Amino acid sequence: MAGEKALHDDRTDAVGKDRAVVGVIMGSRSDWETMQHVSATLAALKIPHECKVVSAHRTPQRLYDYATGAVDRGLKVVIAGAGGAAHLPGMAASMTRLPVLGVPVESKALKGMDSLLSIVQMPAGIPVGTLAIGRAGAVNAALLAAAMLATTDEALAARLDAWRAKQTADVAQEPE
Ligand code: RP5
Repeated sequence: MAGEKALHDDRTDAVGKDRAVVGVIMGSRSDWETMQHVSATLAALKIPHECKVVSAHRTPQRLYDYATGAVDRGLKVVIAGAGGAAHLPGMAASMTRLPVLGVPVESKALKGMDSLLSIVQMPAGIPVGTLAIGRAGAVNAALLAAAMLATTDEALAARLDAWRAKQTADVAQEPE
């Protein structure tokens, strides 16, 4: 299907034309409100990445193609966000040996507790590194991916150190 092929050929990212090393996937466009914080944080650290809607239950073939092709396409880390019965991160992890970080998206019915528990409670054998519900988890997933990549990328390590130093410097001493 032409549309499906385009999904995987699209190497564009938020910070230039470099080949994506982080794949950011989410179960629905409605997850973007949360997952945009993954992209913004990766972009702040100049980490080439791609953002795609990949639903485990609505587009299972797209998920299969994405996860099984992730290594060959040069991705190093996958960040998967989903809400409700959030099986996307676990299913993605089952089909790639890349580290998969899961972001529980806050759901309307259960405030993201359903997302959190369904992502974090992976049976032994297929890990998903699960972050906090919502924006905090999204930001931290990007920072954790950066830390992983920085173990073999000195320039990125310096950018991550600078990002953390700025965060420290930005903390006020007084509450008002
Ligand atoms: C999941 O179902 C998505 O990850 C999303 O969080 C949730 C609701 O999706 P929509 O009905 O808004 O498309 O697949």
